[in-house]
Amino acid sequence: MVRAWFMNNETTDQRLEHHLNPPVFLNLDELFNNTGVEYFKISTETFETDGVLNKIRHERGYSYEDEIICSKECLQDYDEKLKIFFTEHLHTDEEIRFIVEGSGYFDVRNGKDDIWIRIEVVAGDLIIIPSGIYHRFTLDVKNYIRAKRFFVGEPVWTPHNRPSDEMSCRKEYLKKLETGFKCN
Ligand code: KMT
Ligand code: NI
Repeated sequence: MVRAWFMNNETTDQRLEHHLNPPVFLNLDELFNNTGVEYFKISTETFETDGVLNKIRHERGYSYEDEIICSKECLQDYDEKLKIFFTEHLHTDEEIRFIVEGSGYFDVRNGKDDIWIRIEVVAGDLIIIPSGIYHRFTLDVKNYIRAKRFFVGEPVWTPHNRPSDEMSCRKEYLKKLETGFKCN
């Protein structure tokens, strides 16, 4: 299962796990209720034929798909891109990633108290980060991830760095945080 935990605020190597002492983990329901982040387990061996990914794609209307590899060798402007990914931001649309190989961390802000939650993603994890939530991404110490990216319609990857509290997607996110996230 995907692991998620509350982070401490140490400013040492971003690629480390940064647990609280003692560690405090969240299960998938707690993660969803606190943040609206959704998670699906997908087989990396059979996803092309078993229909699980296709069902999600169809139900949620993902019409665009590509693949991103983050490694020193494969990602152009590696240092700059990784810096952008790790700068706290939000998007006007969901950020959907299916990890095919490798691993990394998505950090999302806990709704109520604004504390960072670190979500470890590994091969077989499909994560959906809601629009309007402040978040960031980092590689871990293995420095490698390959992920499929999905989008409804023409992709917009633009990060809006914090603070972007005046954006309507932010206001809508905060409303959902208050009234509760609905399961899809
Ligand atoms: C992003 O937008 O943060 C990324 O695409 C990170 C690499 S995909 C796991
Ligand atoms: Ni993002």
